[in-house]
Amino acid sequence: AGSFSPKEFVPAKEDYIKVYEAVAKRLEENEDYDDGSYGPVLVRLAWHASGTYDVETKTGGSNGATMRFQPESDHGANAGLKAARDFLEPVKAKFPWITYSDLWTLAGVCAFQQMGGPTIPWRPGRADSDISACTPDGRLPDATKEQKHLRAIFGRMGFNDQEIVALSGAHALGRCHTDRSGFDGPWTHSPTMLTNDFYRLLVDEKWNWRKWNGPAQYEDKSKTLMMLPTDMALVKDKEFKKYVEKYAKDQDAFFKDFSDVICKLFELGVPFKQEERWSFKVVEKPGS
Ligand code: DDH
Repeated sequence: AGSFSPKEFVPAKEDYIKVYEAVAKRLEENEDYDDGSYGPVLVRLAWHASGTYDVETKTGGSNGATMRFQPESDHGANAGLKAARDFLEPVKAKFPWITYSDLWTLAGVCAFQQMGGPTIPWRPGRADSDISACTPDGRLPDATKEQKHLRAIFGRMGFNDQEIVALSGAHALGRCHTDRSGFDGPWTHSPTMLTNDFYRLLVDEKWNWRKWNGPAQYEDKSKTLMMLPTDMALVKDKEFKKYVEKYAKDQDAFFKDFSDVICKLFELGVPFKQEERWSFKVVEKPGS
């Protein structure tokens, strides 16, 4: 045991590029899902895998990919993420040498970039853990709460106010599903394109409580868009609002900070051996 095995495959950058390209190709080939893309749910998988990190105990985070196991897969916050994990299974089968934890975060990077987001530097080095490393329930944010909760949850991961606001811009993407979180609807009109629209809508629209049987959420005048109580906390709180206004005015500033903070999120708690981060090229759609 532990002896050198000459047949062991040591992947290089070009091998990870192949994985990125395989995820991008699957995104393109499966546009019949939700608003036309698996991208948002892949992003949510990478975020929920990473956002369990606790700076104090150094537990949780993307290293381990423990959401493969119950009880973590059954935590309320992770409802619906099986769709993302299943989507990546054929990629894992094609490239069995990649760990789930590297695959999920690389797929998150790929999804952000293929949906028009900034380049997000990434490096390999995550190892998969067994069931004993599953994190306790309650480490991910609760959408019914407000600023105090946001600072407690994201502070535990090691993020400050500016980083909390920058991370939240991911809600330009995707939607809420009544059969997952209980909430309903998209945040923006283009939920498969990453833009600074989340911030612009928070600042520019009038938001009212939606009258319905579901959990308390906000709706815009047209009743087509939504905000969670945690989203509205970003404009109710003066410190958070500064950054919302900055990103609403300046998409380049948002993209720069977003790239930095997502890179940090996906690396929380990972014992990397490799220092160098790689940037992957967007795979252009044929004919565009
Ligand atoms: Fe989120 N998110 N999120 N979110 N999130 C939901 C969907 C998506 C919260 C609650 C919800 C981040 C932060 C927060 C994405 C990315 C990110 C849903 C709806 C709820 C509820 C799930 C469903 O019904 O399908 C709360 C609360 C917070 C917070 O407190 C800040 C962050 C930091 C990210 C990120 O990616 C960095 C994405 C993408 C979706 C859309 C998923 C989909 O299937 O579409």
